[in-house]
Amino acid sequence: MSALRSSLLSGAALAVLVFSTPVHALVSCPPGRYLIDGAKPQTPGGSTIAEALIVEDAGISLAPTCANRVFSRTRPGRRFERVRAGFSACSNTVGLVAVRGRINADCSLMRGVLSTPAHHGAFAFRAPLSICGDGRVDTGNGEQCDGANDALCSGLCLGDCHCAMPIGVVEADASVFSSDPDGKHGSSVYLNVDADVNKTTYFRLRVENLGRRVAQQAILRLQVADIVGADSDQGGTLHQTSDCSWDEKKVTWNTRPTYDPAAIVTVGKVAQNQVVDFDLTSAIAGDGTYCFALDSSSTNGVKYNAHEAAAGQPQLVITLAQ
Ligand SMILES: [Ca+2]
Ligand SMILES: [Ca+2]
Repeated sequence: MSALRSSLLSGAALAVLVFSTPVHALVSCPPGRYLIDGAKPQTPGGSTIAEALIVEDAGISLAPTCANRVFSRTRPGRRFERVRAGFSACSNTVGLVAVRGRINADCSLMRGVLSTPAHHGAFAFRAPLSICGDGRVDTGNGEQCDGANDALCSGLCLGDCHCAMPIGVVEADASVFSSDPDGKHGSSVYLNVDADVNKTTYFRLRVENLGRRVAQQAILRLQVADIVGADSDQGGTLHQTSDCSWDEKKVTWNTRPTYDPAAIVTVGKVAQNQVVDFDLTSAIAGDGTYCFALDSSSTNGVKYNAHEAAAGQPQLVITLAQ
């Protein structure tokens, strides 16, 4: 009996031992891009075969040249997730490209070998997971910059690896009247443009945060004042002036800057309270301050809201290409 009891107790102890052993979850990583560190696998001709290994739900692909999988599989394991894939007819290689690798337990790093039998090549690689904050700009991951790696928008990289959006500012607007040659009208809530009694309006605009990006469109948006007589058969013609030294509160007809007679854009009939866009994209070369004059050949003058108005102030709207 004692031997039997002893045997039963040993079995129970074993059972407890078996069931108390921790169960390790298998390593199975979510989709992600793994960027190859250092020298990239290349053909004998010097073409880069792969810069990144992309783990997707459907398998593995190689960027930039290999998307046509022959086979691809991942196998979860206790310490690693194993990766195998083969590709044919990549755009710059001959024959099969094969990948064997494994991703570590926290899914942060893939190591492996990429081989191209037709080129007699085998390349050991190390490829960390691409993340925002790793200091590498991975445009394939939608990044525009990463910390100090910010060539596209120097000093403007946000924490989400996107460049800050450009800003358009209307710094100053002021009308000058030929009928009041020493009058200062820069504090008025209206901007006047007319050819009868000659009235011209000046704008000083500032563009920030473009960096090396190019504005797809830059619009000076004005709103016709909501008062009787503000409408006109002509919204005006915009011209550029290189003179930005004028003071909004002091500029007069007698001290007005000269401007380029060439028209940037002319707008036709405008109605009371209408929002009117002047496209000045061609004049915006990057960050900086730009000045413009708005005049008209119509004797039926137009009045716009100035930035001193309670609503409908001038805006500079900058749009980037998507
Ligand atoms: Ca990054
Ligand atoms: Ca003003």
